[in-house]
Amino acid sequence: KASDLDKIKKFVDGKKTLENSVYFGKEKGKNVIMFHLESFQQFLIDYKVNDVEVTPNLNAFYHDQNTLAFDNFYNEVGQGKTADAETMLETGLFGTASGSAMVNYGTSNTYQAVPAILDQQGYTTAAFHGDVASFWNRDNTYKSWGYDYFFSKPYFKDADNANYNIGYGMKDKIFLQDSAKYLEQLPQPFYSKIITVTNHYPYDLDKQNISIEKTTTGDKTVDGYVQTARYLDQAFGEFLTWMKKSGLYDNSMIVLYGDHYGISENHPAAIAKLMGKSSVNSYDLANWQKVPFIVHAPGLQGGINHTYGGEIDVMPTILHLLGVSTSNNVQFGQDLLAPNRKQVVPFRNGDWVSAEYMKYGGNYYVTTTGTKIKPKEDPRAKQIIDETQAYVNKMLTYSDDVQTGDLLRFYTPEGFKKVNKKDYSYKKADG
Ligand code: GP9
Ligand code: MN
Repeated sequence: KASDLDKIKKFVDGKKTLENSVYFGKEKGKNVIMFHLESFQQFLIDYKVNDVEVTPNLNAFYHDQNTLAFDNFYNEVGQGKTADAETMLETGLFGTASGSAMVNYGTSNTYQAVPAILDQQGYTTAAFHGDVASFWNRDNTYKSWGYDYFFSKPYFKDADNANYNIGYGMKDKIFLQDSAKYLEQLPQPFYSKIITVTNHYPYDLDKQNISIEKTTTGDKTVDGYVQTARYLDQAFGEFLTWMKKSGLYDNSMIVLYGDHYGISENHPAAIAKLMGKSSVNSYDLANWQKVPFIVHAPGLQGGINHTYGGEIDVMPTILHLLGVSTSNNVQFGQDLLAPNRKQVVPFRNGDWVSAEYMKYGGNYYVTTTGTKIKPKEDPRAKQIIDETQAYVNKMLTYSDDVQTGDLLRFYTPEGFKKVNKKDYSYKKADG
């Protein structure tokens, strides 16, 4: 019921942050390209196999002087995987405790999501994905989020060509070439999301696209990962070249993010080998959850930022760079650039990382050193840990309440026009 939202609104209002005067509004009016790096982990950045960089294009982009990157940024997905990442990034709500919020609530719930917010600021909004529109219920969810366009499989003439297709949809290089043709026709400024798929388990690739040796952990489900990551890197490199040629590079903010792990924790021996360790503990596995979050725009003050954050924090970060306030939104993130942010990263199962401590797999550690601690024997640590856990539990529970109770139907932020799903159709016109 409507009053359920009161305490949630109060909680959300209580964690509002200050604006970062260097960055707030810095990219106002720019095009935005959200580039979804499927299953891409942070460790791949600058990683080498036999002295060869796996992702040279992404590495160069990461270290560009106009790139702002975050190296303590974690994926926070649950069972919804890709869908949870999309949900957090664009609604500021977590994926639900079980299942996928996009599948279970995407059709019927009221949202105040980034596409709708930017649409009302004069943006054209479009999502691109080289597979069927119904996967993760995107076709319905994107309407609730206010996407003007959703370019999925029927929009790509090559989508059914066996040479062009792998696993979860079109191969990234072909998908990106075809997407570019639509992208350059969008009225500007646009907000777009491009969802790649080739770097998805089981990391298979046709011979002609393989350009780097496999790793040699001996774990068959792991060793192809660097090959599809390399392919994704090349696809991104080609896309970047096109961006520069088309002129879009100069008036766009490019945002890259990894959605979740590519190598699951069920492969500890292989992970240890990749990390050059004899074994891994919970601390290593928590670090293994880091994914890239990279923002580039011409003239942007770049650098590697070490704040602790995660996918839930992207929505306010992006909107604030564009000069759009989130102070009236019911969203659970905190601007990664805000000077007074809390630096607590909740995982979907209730574990967490903060700048000081982390709880992972039933163990507690000092975040920067990996020293294991026993809260029972350390009253100061225990107090902080208990407070952090309470905060994390509240975030997850309140977010679930919003999703499962469709609570945003009772609240419309000032100046926001409610999304009417009937205004949207993603069907391809005949001819
Ligand atoms: C499906 C693709 C993969 O369209 O986005 O989803 P995932 O299996 O990673 O959740
Ligand atoms: Mn995914």
